[in-house]
Amino acid sequence: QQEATPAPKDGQAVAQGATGDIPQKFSPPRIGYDYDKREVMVPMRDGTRLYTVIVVPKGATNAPIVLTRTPYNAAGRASRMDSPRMLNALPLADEIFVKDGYIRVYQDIRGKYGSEGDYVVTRPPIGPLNPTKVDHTTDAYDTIDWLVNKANLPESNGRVGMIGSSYEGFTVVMALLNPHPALKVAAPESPMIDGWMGDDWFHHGAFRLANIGWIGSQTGYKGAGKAPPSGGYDDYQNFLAGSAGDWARKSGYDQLPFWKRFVSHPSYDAYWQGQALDKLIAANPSNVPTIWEQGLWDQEDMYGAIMSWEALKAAGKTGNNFLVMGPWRHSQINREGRSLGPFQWNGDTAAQFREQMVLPLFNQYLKDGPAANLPQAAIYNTGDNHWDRFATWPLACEKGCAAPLTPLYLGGEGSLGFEKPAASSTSYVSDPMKPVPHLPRPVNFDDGRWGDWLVSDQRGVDGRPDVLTYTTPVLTQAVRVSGAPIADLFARTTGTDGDFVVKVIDVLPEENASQPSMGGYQLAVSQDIFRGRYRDSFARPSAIPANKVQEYRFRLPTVNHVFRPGHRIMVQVQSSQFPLYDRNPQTFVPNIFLAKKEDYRAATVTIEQGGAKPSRVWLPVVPVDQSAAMAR
Ligand code: PG9
Repeated sequence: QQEATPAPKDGQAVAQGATGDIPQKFSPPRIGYDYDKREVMVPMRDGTRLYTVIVVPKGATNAPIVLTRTPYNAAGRASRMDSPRMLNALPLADEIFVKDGYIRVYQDIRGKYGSEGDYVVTRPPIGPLNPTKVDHTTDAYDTIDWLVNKANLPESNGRVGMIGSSYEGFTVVMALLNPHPALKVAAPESPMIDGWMGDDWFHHGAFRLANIGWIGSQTGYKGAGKAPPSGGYDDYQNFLAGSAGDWARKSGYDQLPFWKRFVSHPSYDAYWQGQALDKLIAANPSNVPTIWEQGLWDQEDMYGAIMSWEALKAAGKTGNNFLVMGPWRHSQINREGRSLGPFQWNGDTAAQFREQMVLPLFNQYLKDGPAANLPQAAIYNTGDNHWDRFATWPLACEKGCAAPLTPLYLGGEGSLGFEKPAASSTSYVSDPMKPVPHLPRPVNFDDGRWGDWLVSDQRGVDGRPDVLTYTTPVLTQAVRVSGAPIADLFARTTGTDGDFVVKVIDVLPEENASQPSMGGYQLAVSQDIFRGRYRDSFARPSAIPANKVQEYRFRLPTVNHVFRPGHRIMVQVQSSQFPLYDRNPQTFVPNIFLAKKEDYRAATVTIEQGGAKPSRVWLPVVPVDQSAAMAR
């Protein structure tokens, strides 16, 4: 228990505390400023001190606190511009809090930027994966304990909310594993929850090369780092030379501890399972009202929020866990949300989220404001372009929902329909030396297309001999899907390993008078990859028996979409998505990070259609009119 740190006077350099001198820099009140900015080294229970920026509105009394714990430079996060106005000094997403008189706090996590201590990427909870006595749960607890101590921050009302996106969302969820009593509300936004299953590092076992630069810049430096050069401009070419491990050796990444962890844990072993936060939070559910947010086209953390919310729902904790999924890319809720790629939404959906959902919930619990009355799930209807507010979610699923999933069958000649077709099959040659690009080449991970690549036009690859395209006739009636589709392929390959990418696509009408270039646009509303070696077990990979039909069944990202009359539904199937994901050598090797050049071999893949082994996508089809399911 920390002794109360005496309240230092403005400008006082040092204050006595239980852990000796705690250097605190109190910038004297600046003339004409409407806020005070204080930089404090807050002591943790192990004596490590974390750099913390506290922005206090001038004259504040009894003000609530909003806290973000970040690996991305607290000082930078708290200074959008050098302005005497708090509204301008803090990021856009904080405007709602500034206007409502909140105290805003940003803190560098242990080992990054201004904070002391050692840095461990997404430090696991104390336990088998973390033998120390500290983690983000204890650091959040100790930070909140210090902040609500009137001796340290006399202007506060003793109540704290936490908010943050991505890694900053991860630190919110970690705080919820054992929340400080003063933590009254939380907003994890596209949090990093399970790095192997569907967040930043792998998707169903396929490794995401797109994030490799982050490993260099984030773990190679305490402060602002830079990703070492990865070769020429075209990352498609850079990574074609060999395995991800070959590239790491060539670039020196193989010396980085976090990289070594990937190489030693390529499968979903205890290392990854032990820090799967959706399972940990469901096993230790808190009573802190929490709004779980992610984008429907979140290119970085598509998994965490929805899976955590579903896990808490399964644990009976829906009363104070709210889900919001908007038409956003990663972290777009902190920016402007009127559009994504060429698609325009019904207003600034990100501002609507902040003003109509986050702020009311925070005011309710941090200021005894009116009930926010949030629905259990607010999910943007990306086909009809408006918010849907559901009393329950999802509307269709494998079991336990109002409706079951409906099979959409792949058929001969590229047909697609809800009736099971006659037996047939279609083959393609998947050549790891000519992988399917995830974006038209040249692909540079920093070419500005990363943010909205998930809404890019899939005609870029449609027509390639190694991309199978299945399409329904033009729809005469709307088809609504509200839930998580499941890809269910029956396939054989001449190889002994292989990846499968499945995309569910809305094909816009060929003619579009007002936006001619959108005619025939192929918008993927849900897509993901699956590494075939894990078809029987994510923890224990196994070789695929060559030329024997195997089933590959995997969940696709959640949708709330209406395929409108005049549109078509399309499914694309392919065996690479590069350089976003590393290539599968298509011959079984113990560890793909260490695959050798000669392991990379072309394979003929055959998709079974209709008959006894009908490949299909199970869609959450529900009646278009869902007014009964809407929250009142
Ligand atoms: N989750 C995001 C990320 C982490 C690691 C690599 C790349 C992206 C983020 O925290 O921004």
